[in-house]
Amino acid sequence: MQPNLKNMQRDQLVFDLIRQELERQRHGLELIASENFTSLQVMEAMGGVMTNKYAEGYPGRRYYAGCEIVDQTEQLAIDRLKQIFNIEYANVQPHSGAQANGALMLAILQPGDNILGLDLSMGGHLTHGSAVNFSGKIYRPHFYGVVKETGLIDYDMLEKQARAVKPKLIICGASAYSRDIDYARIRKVADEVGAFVMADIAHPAGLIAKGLLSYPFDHCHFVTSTTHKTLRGPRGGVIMMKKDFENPFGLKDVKGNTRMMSNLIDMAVFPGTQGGPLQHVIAAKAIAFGEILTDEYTAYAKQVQLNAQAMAKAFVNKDYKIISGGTDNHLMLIDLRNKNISGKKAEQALVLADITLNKNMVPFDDKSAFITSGIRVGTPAITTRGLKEEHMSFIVDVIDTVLLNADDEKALATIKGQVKEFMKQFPLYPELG
Ligand code: DSN
Repeated sequence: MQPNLKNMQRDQLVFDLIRQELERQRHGLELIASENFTSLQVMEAMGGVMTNKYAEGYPGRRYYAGCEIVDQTEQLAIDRLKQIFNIEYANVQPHSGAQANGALMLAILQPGDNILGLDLSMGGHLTHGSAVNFSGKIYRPHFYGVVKETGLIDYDMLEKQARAVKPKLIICGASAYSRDIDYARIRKVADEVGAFVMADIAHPAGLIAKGLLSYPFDHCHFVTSTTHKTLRGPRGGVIMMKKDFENPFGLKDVKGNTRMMSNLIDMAVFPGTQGGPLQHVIAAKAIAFGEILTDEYTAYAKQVQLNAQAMAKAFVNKDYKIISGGTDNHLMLIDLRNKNISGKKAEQALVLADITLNKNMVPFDDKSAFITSGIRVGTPAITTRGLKEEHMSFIVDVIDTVLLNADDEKALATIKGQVKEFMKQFPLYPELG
């Protein structure tokens, strides 16, 4: 160890907390639809020496010396991501999905431009135009929703809104929507009104990667994603395009050349919205993308979907109301109004039994975002733990028992013990001792 580092005391306070978090993850039933468990090698890369390197710029054109090696990990991440989705362009530097969406909007929009996205309260995302987010403050947001009776995206409303407000950008993709998306239909109206289409596939990206859901790249000009949900990589974001194309604003570079969209997006990520890329995270992205290219991951993605379908069926059998009646992907949104419990209360009671999921507004909710009428349940993390269809009825049974006994601390403690016992069958990171 270097002289100036060797006497640094190990920070036991923090490492004890990290250990506690490991134990929490091990004992619990993780049903938050946006969470997953990365491989040890992904975590090893994130805790490695690449965290020390500044590398503003892109492979082969950096503003710092000594980037020859991180150039190679970043290029690997780009190449593997392009292979996963069969695309021509990828930027792997966004620190998160929100950063990816922010950079993309910066690249193609001007402040005050109209944008059209799925309403947050109908399953959308903060960065798709919410009033409390940059996207709703810098741009002028408009929304489409879902059909009340079916819970499916209201494409008629989307088309009507698009024709009325002529947005520069139509955003599709969601954070609490359990069905596939008709990208072709959205592109058709976008072409009619002169809008770009961006798909935010942060949630179902892993299923799209394996052809289990519709392929957005043929219809959407831009596709953004996080890397830590179904993709099971490190926390982070990416921006992708099936094909590069000439920008519509006619911007020229210093040599008078017309800018391609790839240039505009790269510049919007750095220097537009970010400084130094997180090269340790990019190395971890490269590893995760390598894992996604394996048959093992293909089997995993299929199992995520099978588990979600089995879980939805088990919920329906117990008279739970799933928005849209079921799921095509890795999650489901459950309306608890017929169960006489709010999303907030359900979330709190479930946590006491070591079951983590999140409260969520349901379409046309009469409760606020802090209380909510629903919960969102997802299968990516439990599938990584090794759970299969036959285990889903246990999960639904324990959730149902918790909700029926939400005020009974003793009952919740008993269920917590049952969950812990059950999860012992599915060891998490045994290598960590
Ligand atoms: N927070 C993520 C989710 O839970 O869906 C979206 O950013």
